[in-house]
Amino acid sequence: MGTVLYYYPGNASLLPHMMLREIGAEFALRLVDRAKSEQKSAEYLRLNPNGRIPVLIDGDLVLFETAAIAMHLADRHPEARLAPPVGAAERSEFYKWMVHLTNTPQAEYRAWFYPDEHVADPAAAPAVKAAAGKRLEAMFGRIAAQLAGREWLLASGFSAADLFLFMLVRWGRAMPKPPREIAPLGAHAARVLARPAVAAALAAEGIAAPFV
Ligand SMILES: N[C@@H](CCC(=O)N[C@@H](CS)C(=O)NCC(=O)O)C(=O)O
Repeated sequence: MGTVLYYYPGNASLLPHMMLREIGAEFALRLVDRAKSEQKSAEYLRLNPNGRIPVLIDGDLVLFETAAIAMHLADRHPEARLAPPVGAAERSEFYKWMVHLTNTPQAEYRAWFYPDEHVADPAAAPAVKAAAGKRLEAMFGRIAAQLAGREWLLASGFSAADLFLFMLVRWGRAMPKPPREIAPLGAHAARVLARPAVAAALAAEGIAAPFV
């Protein structure tokens, strides 16, 4: 079956999409039409029982969870240098950032984008969203402090973790205090945006400026 990425523009699928273009791999994009709730269709649930985007098909492998897909792609294509080699000290830092980004800000974004899922009384949703926004602000502040004075998250250079951070910074562009306004994060996003593979992924998804 080759490599197929199930995506929706700008969703978590953007990370593996940018990676596939960095790699220069052959792949097909398959739109999961959220307007028709296709992520909850019987066909899609066979691929991801959680009903969430993305899914990657890589030959016989069917994979869900963005971070797992990203780490899989980095391992499958070591020549693209999207992760430090296994055994290198920086590899552990790479794991740290991938797990932190998926487990902390990405997970928190569920409460920001889907506050209704977190309340019994719909009237409480705006307060839940506002509180998630505040927690995200604090999380991005801590990430920014660790990024200060360096170009990329890892001392060894650019990696998939930078693409992940860029995607999360982008998601916050409508927050009261967008993460791009925290200086190292805005500059970091600009560096990521300058990469031709990233521009190509955004264009292919029909995403126009402002990107972050
Ligand atoms: N932990 C999952 C979360 C994926 C996720 O929340 N995807 C969102 C889009 S960014 C989604 O599918 N939303 C539609 C829905 O929940 O119905 C992952 O990283 O793959």
